Amino acid sequence: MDRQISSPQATGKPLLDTALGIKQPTPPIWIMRQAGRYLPEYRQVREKAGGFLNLCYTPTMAAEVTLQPLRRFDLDAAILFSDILVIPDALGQTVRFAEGEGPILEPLDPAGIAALDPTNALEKLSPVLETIDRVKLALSPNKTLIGFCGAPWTVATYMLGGRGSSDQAKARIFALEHPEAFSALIDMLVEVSAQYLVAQFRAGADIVQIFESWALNLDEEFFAAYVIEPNRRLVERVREFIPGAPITGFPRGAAGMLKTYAEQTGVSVLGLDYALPLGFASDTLPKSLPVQGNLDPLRLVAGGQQMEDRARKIIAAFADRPHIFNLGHGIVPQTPIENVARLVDLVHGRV
Ligand code: 1CP
Repeated sequence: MDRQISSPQATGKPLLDTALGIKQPTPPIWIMRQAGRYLPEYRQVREKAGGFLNLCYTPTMAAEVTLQPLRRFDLDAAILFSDILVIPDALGQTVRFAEGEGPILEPLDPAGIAALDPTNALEKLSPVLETIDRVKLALSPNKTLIGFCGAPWTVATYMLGGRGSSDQAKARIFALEHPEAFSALIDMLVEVSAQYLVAQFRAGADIVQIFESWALNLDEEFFAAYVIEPNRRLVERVREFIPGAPITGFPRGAAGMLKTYAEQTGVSVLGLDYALPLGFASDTLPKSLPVQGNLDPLRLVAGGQQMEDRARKIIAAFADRPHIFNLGHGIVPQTPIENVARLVDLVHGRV
């Protein structure tokens, strides 16, 4: 694993520097899903855009919603506005976003996997790269720009299941019944995602995050084969083109497999979900490994003293290592905006 970067040069971007292993006086902060429906200005642009994918593929609008949260809050990073499901769309699968229902895909069978065509995928994703370009021009030099993709397994759960589910049973059964077709799908996702992340770095992303949102519910063999191995190959492949590329892995729900994930994938930063006990992280993960997380998003909804106490506990638990403050999963639409402002001030040591 080549996570250790020897005496990294400071870049003047506190969040990127933290990811490179240079601890800051107060933790930098961004908020998972920080552009989104809890912001009235997002809802306005979303309405104008018509479809959700149209918003992702219109660089002027996507750049605007990427920057919106930074105008309201003193966040240390912008995250590209797009979605993990632009990859299936670019591979030719039918993807749509139903109002209030989340993504709906035409589920794949083995013949459907064979019919996917990666040839023009990157070209189809070129508007997303143009969004990065535009955001980069508008962003202050001390702010970090985060690119991202979904991890192969997580993206495959939607491609095979057709929509989000609580247990990913359709994709898990498919993987066990059709291991060859499933491996072909994972291989394709590793390669397309790697090329996509490399293109994001070249367009101006400072760091990228791999969202493995469905790393839970898996036995250790399945986890090793379909979470760790594809993530490891994806990290390795990106670094063939971008040596030492800073990459955050977020295997949500990995629990007892988290340390193995960090060791074997070689990610630069490890994202922690909110169910992970702080003691587990400090006792188990190497002190040199930067971590990101892990406030429960619902504590941000409820706000007040309980939120502040928990945020301070998280900061204290990671005082001895590079730490990027974040939620342990995405911000939810009912979050009061004033609670976000309060959290950012607290993390920056201003309250
Ligand atoms: O109508 C709307 O506006 C749709 C809501 C929405 C938004 C704002 C979706 C649909 N996607 C997004 C943007 C998005 N998605 C971003 C960029 C914005 C930002 O972070 O500021 C990112 C990084 C994602 C990543 C994403 N999409 C993940 C991984 C993170 C996570 O939350 O676990 C996943 C699983 C998706 C799929 C997806 N897209 C949209 C929804 C509602 C979902 C989840 C579906 C489910 O519950 O299974």
